[in-house]
Amino acid sequence: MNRKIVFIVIFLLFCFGQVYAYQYDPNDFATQVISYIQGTGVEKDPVDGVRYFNDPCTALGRPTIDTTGDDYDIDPDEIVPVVSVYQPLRADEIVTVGTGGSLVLKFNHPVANDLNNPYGMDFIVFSNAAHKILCCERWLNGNPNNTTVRSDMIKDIGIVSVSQDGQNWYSFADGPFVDDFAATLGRVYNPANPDPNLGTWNLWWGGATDPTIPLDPNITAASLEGKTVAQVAQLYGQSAGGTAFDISELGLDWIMYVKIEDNGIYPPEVDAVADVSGCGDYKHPFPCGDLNYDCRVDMIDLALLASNWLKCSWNCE
Ligand SMILES: [Ca+2]
Ligand SMILES: [Ca+2]
Ligand SMILES: [Ca+2]
Ligand SMILES: [Ca+2]
Repeated sequence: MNRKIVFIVIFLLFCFGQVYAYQYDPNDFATQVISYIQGTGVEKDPVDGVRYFNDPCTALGRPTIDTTGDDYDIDPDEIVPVVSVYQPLRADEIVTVGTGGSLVLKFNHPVANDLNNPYGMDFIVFSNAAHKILCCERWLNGNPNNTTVRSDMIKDIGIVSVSQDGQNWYSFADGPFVDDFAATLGRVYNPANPDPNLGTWNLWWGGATDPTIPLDPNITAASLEGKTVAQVAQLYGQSAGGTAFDISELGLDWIMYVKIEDNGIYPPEVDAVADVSGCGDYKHPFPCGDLNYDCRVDMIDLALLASNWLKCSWNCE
């Protein structure tokens, strides 16, 4: 092999050997609480029995990666990655609106109906809806290949509205609903490269998932029936799950405010709200010369330019 080919092979191996990892940026999430109206029936943290789930600032920033033991099945001092059957449970992780309450959050930039957002989804709300576990099994923060997920979920109903100015609201009255499918996944299932910071017990959980990637809509609660916690996590891939919303359904190009209200029956919890990442969004604008809008200028763009060379559609003389 000549030196050029060797270089190309090494370059390709380097590229494909890279493990994708999301770099946390607080600007990807709601940055401001505009209002919080605490409804009734707000409960206390089940572990410390002191703090109420009424701190709206817990809905800012990224969703929870790891929570703690629940002091029932798992020691409260244990670090417990958030998985489909075990969701954020502490008062410094999630807030509830309570019965009759509401929460209004704001982004520091317009969240757009971007052309290339995966599955057309534009923002994601994370909560604490969890899958039930097959009868007689329990989640003990052990081997995720040994616990089986049911399609049934422990969930609530949060109604989402969005706004550009904080005054005029547009509602997803018929869903999707917050605190429903999909459960949050804090970490990527990666037994080849488990995160040693969790302790020597961790043989399965790698780096944090990417909360700006929506879950493939072909994955439904029903489709997860009978799968193990590990299989569910593998289906998620890099996605952190959550409930994803497409603002084009409401005829909007962008929004900056998200309101979450309860439906009077099942008040929801909120962990975080994320702006979906995609090629062409405000952080990844199309470069000049990118004719096919894939965020790179390459031979395809050159071929497009060449095939349309000297074409003219107006005032061509
Ligand atoms: Ca969209
Ligand atoms: Ca809930
Ligand atoms: Ca949170
Ligand atoms: Ca291109």
